[in-house]
Amino acid sequence: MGPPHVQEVPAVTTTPQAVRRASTRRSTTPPDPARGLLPAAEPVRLLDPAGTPLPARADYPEPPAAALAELYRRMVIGRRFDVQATALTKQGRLAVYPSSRGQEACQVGAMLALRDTDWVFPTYRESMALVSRGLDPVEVLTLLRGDWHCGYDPAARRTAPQCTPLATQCVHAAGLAYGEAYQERDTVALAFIGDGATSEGDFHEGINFAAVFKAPVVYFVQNNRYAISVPLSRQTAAPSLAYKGVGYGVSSEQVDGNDPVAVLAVLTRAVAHARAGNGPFLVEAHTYRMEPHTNADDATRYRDGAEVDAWRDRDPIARLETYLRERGVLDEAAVAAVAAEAEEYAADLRARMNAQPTVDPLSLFDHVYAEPTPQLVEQREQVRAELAAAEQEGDA
Ligand SMILES: Cc1ncc(C[n+]2csc(CCOP(=O)(O)OP(=O)(O)O)c2C)c(N)n1
Ligand SMILES: [Mg+2]
Repeated sequence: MGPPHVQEVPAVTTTPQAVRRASTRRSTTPPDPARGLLPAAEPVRLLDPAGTPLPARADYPEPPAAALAELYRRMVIGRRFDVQATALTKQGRLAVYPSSRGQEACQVGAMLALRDTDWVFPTYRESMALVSRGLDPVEVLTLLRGDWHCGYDPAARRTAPQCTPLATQCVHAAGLAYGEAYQERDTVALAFIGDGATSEGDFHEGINFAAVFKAPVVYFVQNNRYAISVPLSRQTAAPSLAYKGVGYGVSSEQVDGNDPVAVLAVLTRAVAHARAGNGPFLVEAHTYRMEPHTNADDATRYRDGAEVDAWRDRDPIARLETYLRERGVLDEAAVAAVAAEAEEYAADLRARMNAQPTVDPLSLFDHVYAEPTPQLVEQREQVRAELAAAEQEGDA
C-alpha cells in the first residue's frame, strides 16, 4: 500500500492512457504547502545550558566574535539597569516596573539583529531592549514614572512607545512596515510580543495583514511561560507558539531564548528574510521571567521556587560568558571592565532618577482633546485655582 495521499486506481480504468495517468499519480508527491514555513521540531540551540558549543549549523551560522562580545556587554549592562529600575520602584521613584531579568538574550539579541534605521515596536516589558538600543534610560522610564508621554521621540529613535494594551503593536508594526516597503525603503519592523498576547485578536490581524501584503515585520514572541499568573498550558494547545505563523503563510522558527548565540543567529536570519522582501517572519523564543510580572505582583502565589531555580541554571549571561572565556574572546580583565561599566551606568541612572522631576500638574489636561470639553475646562480651572491658593499659602 502506498502512502495515504496516493489515490487508489479504480478497477475499471484499464486503457494504456489510464494506466499511464495512474502511474504518474503514484510517482508524484504533492508539494507540501507548509514547506519552508514550519519551525524546527526542537528550539534552535547553538550552546548547551552550560555554555558548551553544540555542532555548527549551516542554516544558522554563528555570529562573529565581536558581535558576541558586544552582546555580552549589553546584556550585563541591561541586567544592571533592570536591577536598578526594580530598586527605584521600592524607593518610590518609579510607579511600576515590569522586569525582563532572565530574558536578556532576547532583549539584547533583538536589538543587535537590527539596523539603526529599522523600527522597534516594544511592549511594557522591553525597557531593557530600548536602553540596549542606546535610548536614554531616564527617557525610557519616563512613562513608568507616571508621565503622560513616552519620554523619547519615537520618530527620531525609530522606536514606538512601549505598548500596554496587549498586541496592538502587532498591527502598528504591520502598517509601518507596509508603508516603508511601499515607499521602496528596506526598513524592517520588529514587534515584540508575549506568549499570552498571541491569543489576542490584534496579533492575528497584524500577522495576517503582514503576510498578505508581504510587509517586512519580524514578530518576536518572548515565551516566558506566563501571562501574569496564567501559565502557558492554560493559554494555548499549540505545539509551539511558532506554529501560529504557519496558518498565515508565515515562515516561523523557535529558538532557545536563553542561548544568546542562537537568539542572535535566528533573529539575524529572520531580519534578512524580511528585508529581502519575503514578507514577515515569526520567531518564538523559549525563555523565563525570573522576577514577578511587575513589582506589584507576587509570583510565589502561582509558581514554585524549584521552577525558578531550574531556570536560574540556564542563565543566559553566565552561559555566554563561559563560552566566550573558553574561546578566549573574554578574559578576567574584560569581564571586570564590563562589570565596572554597568555599575557606572546604574549610578548615573540613580542620580538622575533621584532628582525631583519638574512636572506641571496642568499639563494633565493637555493633549486630551484637540478642543477641550467644557468639563475639562472647568476642572482645569479648579486645579489652577487650587495650585495658586497653595502657592499663596506657601508664601505666607
Ligand atoms: C488588551 C489587554 N488585555 C489585558 C491586559 C492586562 N494584561 C497586562 S500584561 C498581561 C499579561 C501578558 O502576558 P504576556 O503576553 O505573556 O507578556 P509578558 O507580560 O509575560 O511579557 C495582561 C493580561 C492588557 N494590558 N491589555
Ligand atoms: Mg508571558
